[in-house]
Amino acid sequence: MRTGLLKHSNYMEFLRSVPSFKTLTEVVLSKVADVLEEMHYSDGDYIIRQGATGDTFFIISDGQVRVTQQNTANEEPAFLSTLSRGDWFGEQALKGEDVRTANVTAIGDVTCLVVDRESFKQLIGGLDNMSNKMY
Ligand code: 6J7
Ligand code: CA
Repeated sequence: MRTGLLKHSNYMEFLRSVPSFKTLTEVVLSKVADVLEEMHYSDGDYIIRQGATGDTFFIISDGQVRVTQQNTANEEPAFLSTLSRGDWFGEQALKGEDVRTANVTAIGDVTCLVVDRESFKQLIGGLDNMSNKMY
């Protein structure tokens, strides 16, 4: 689906405000705005499930998410962090192994801008803080 002009300019304004995207050019940000899909989640929804395969990268445009990780079977997933507007996640499964390494769930209503693997690779994945991100 072609992104409408108004939506495109709103996405651009938001993408420019994402600290990690500071070094991306307007041309690249415009391409990201073209390909992203806006996704909506409700409280408790799993956005990512640890152990599932994944092909998508997420930028939070509204709301908060909780990141948890199950280290050993039988145990409750351990809390890792909370992320909010302007934060991103899901890059781990897009480099090498495509298995999700943690759970990400919605805290209240959440809107994410979602980028597919190929676009991520071409437009975003080269950023130092993406390719080198270690937890
Ligand atoms: Br945010 C975040 N913090 C962590 C962390 O401490 N460990 C791991 N493994 N992942 C973390 N994450 C994000 C990261 O972007 O959670 C995502 C789960 O899917 C992960 O990428 P993913 O493995 O594709
Ligand atoms: Ca895959």
